[in-house]
Amino acid sequence: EAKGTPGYGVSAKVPAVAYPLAEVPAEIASNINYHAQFSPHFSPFKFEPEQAYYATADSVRDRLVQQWNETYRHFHNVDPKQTYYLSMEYLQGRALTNAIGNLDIQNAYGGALKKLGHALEEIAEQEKDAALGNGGLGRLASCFLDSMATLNLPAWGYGLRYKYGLFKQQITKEGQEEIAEDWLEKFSPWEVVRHDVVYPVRFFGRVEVNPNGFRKWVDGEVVQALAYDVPIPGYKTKNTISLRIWEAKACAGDFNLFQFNDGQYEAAAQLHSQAQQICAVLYPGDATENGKLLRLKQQFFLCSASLQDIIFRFKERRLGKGTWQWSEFPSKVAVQLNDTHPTLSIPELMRLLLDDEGLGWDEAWDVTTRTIAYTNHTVLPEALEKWSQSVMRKLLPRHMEIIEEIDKRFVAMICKTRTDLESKLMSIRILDNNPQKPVVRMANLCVVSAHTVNGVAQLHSDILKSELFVDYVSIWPTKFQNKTNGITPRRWLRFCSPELSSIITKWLKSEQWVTNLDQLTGLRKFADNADFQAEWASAKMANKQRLAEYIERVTGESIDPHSLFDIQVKRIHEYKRQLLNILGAIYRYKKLKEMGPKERKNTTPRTIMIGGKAFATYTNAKRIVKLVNDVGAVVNNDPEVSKYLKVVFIPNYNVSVAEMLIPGSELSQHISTAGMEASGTSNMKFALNGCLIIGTLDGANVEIREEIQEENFFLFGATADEVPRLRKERENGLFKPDPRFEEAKHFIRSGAFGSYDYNPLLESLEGNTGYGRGDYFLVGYDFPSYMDAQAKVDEAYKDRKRWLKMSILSTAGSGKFSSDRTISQYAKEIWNIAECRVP
Ligand code: B1H
Repeated sequence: EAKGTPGYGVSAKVPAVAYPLAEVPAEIASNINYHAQFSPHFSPFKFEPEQAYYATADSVRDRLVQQWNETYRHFHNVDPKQTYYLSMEYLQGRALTNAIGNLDIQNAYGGALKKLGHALEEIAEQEKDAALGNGGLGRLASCFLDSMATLNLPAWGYGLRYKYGLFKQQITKEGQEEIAEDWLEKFSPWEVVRHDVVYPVRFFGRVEVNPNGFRKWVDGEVVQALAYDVPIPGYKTKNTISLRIWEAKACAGDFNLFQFNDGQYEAAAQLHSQAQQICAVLYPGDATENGKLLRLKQQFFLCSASLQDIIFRFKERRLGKGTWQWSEFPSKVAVQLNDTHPTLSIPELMRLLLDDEGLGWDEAWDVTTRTIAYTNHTVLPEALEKWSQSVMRKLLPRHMEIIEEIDKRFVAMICKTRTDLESKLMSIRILDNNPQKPVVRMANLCVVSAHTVNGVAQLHSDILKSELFVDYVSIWPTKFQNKTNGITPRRWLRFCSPELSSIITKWLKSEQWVTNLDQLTGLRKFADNADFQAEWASAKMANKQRLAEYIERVTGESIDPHSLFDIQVKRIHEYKRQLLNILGAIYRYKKLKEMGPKERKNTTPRTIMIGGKAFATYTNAKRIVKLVNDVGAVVNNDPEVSKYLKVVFIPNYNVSVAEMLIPGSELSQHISTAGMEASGTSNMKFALNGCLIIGTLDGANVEIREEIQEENFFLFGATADEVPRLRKERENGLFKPDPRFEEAKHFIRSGAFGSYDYNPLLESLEGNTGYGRGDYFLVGYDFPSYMDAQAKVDEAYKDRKRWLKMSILSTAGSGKFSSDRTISQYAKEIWNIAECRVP
């Protein structure tokens, strides 16, 4: 069995030495050279952009490490209450520009690289994105880390160190193809392995009951969790916090030398390869039983390693202060569950307290429930996790017992105190004991166990309270909160659009907006100012040109920077309705074809860009990707129309691509069926960059529209409270589709975009019943109001002054959507933690 030797090892014997850091470009250049020579990663005597990137990153890392160690030491000495953010996903993107920007050393490093014959921007492009996440949920976690560090909060992230993060998307004649992407292939300078931080994590086995009634989980397999730390610097502060990502390893003793020497190589290494599977890929397919088991293993691996580490640190910081009281654990530790993926933290903390620390049930339950809080990110039924009871019992027998006990006590409490809810018990208890398919409902376990449950935008939080969790609200009326999402203004404006940033700073006469985003309201008074508008327009144009060059490079398509840049980038999902967008584009194309040249000249030229990845097994999403590409191939090669309309699919959408696209966008589409997008965060990034939004009253759109004023937002579509009635009406055959909608679908069926069979996709918009059929997402219902809103966009774009004013007001009204605001609210209203600034 693996023995953990955990510890960060804060020892009085380690003196705090501050190594002098290079300050001026010449010294920095020599430091970069030093790294090129002594930590080369490549053959010597080469200093191409790739080698220069690694040497620069190593040099920047030295500075980070110094601040990082100081931060840890300071937290250790002050011993504040600390938050631990547990997430299966982080979408960090690139780190170099962000680190240099946050450390405020752009000029010094830019100058140093120039001396070495390189440009900082070009060097930064060498970095591969760290893509340990899928989409919004993972990117939110990364924005949160940036804000926690910037706000000097004692807070850390925990995640997994997947070898293959998000796949690389290639577009072929068949549509999307997924390619494995090994982000660690050539080493990551942004992580540090901690060989002294190792914990054993058990799977399978059985529960042993000893004579005095104590229960203990024994046997099975034990895998080691080894810590890798990623430094997260705050903006213009010394505080540098950690994202700790776990890697799974077998023990050396698990390698069977006897078998190996007997020629049975695979059998000899079996335990090693099993351990490796745990962190091999982010979201392995879960259609098979094996796939499900692997996902559950991953989740438990994150929870168990992180909680052992958290408990270790709690004890470590009390060493020397005598013994500790478990009752004070919740005043030192806050654990935030990023959706239900880390729910097993609840039974794992219970198990550690009951079986390892010897607490009684009531005491352990009190500690656990005062420690853990849960964020819900979706109401989509298929995304609400349910784990088979038999899989859970096999993999985690002791945890299944604990979950059963929590469920039993919850049921008893309801029967005793809330007889009015007894008829609801079947749906609100944790276990669903349906004999066909008994499951554990993870969201229910979270709501019952967490002290606070929050949604991620006001509308979403309201829906949680009035629908998904309505019965729990009557039991625990104060448990439910809203925390509207936010984004970091550093990555999403200051660093990705230096042009616009410097204009903002110039006109506000201060750069404080970078950490106090509400100050952007100061731009409102310049919205009509001709000089300001001219500067604004030229910054946007520079960003559009940069984007056009990028598009040409990756797709071969040349686009006109004077056309309206209209962008929809996000994961491909039917509820996000990329289909509505492309059907609108198809209708626009058909009308342009029917016009004479004169009439065409009066239209607003548009470049519609759509990008995003489809989950590998999500057939309809992949058909949508194919359709966008097919439409582009026809429209862009149509000599009559392509001056007025282009449709471009942007391949392999990721964080660094977003940093290029968003600053160059003028209109962005956030057009989900109302009530289905919990929040959305790219809507905030686009608005912050002066991009106008066409959207539904869904997720955070509602609040963005409030902040930037309704006349600056192109609204359309059914509202969330109308949706159920509209679906009913369809089922009853009462829906009459708009002729424009029928025309667009008919045009696809006529073969205008090739011979691929789009019938199955189009049929999902037709008929009248069932999920995913009968137009569950109401594309047909919203189509006419969408087209009307698009006509208003075309009109508004023709009036340059008006458009620029709207653009400026979008940025000016985006202050609320800083993740600094979101994280301050979590800190005050959920975690109860305070600033702990490194002096
Ligand atoms: C969000 C997810 C999600 N909500 C399951 N839920 C996953 C659920 O592969 N899985 O198992 C992956 C992701 N992601 C997103 O969270 C919401 O859709 C957005 O509206 C929201 O902005 C974002 C952050 O809160």
